[in-house]
Amino acid sequence: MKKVITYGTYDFLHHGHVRLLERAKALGDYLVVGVTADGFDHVRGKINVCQSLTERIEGVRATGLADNIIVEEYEGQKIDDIKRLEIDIFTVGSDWIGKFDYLKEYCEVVYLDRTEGISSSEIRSAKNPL
Ligand code: C2G
Repeated sequence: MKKVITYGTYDFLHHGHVRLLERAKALGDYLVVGVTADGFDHVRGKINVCQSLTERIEGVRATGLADNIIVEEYEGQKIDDIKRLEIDIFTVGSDWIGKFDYLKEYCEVVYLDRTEGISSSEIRSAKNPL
């Protein structure tokens, strides 16, 4: 069984996220999705996330694409998860090209094309126009 893992914040889950998850799932037989904890988003400079961790997890769960949902809480966790869950493929959108090449030591790394024209930032500013 081929196990795939991907990570994200998934704030106001949109079709760009869903397309990413669909293609991630299609890379293997079992998809693990890591949703970033609020504290971890702060650490990595993402300070404008609107939805709670519970709401963001619920969004991912509702897609029906994740076989397992975990929470990403600290820098370096990806390596721990890949080893612990015996992951074959790590995948993420092409906005991250090159950034996760260091994981090639532990599994295959695949960058999937990002969906143009949609982002959580755009949705956030549409909801809060000022
Ligand atoms: N994505 C996409 N197309 C978009 C928007 C996002 O394909 N229009 C992808 C991103 O490339 C990522 C996933 O959807 O693979 C989740 O995106 P975000 O919620 O923005 O999460 P991100 O900040 O990219 O976190 O450890 C966290 C990960 O490194 C990715």
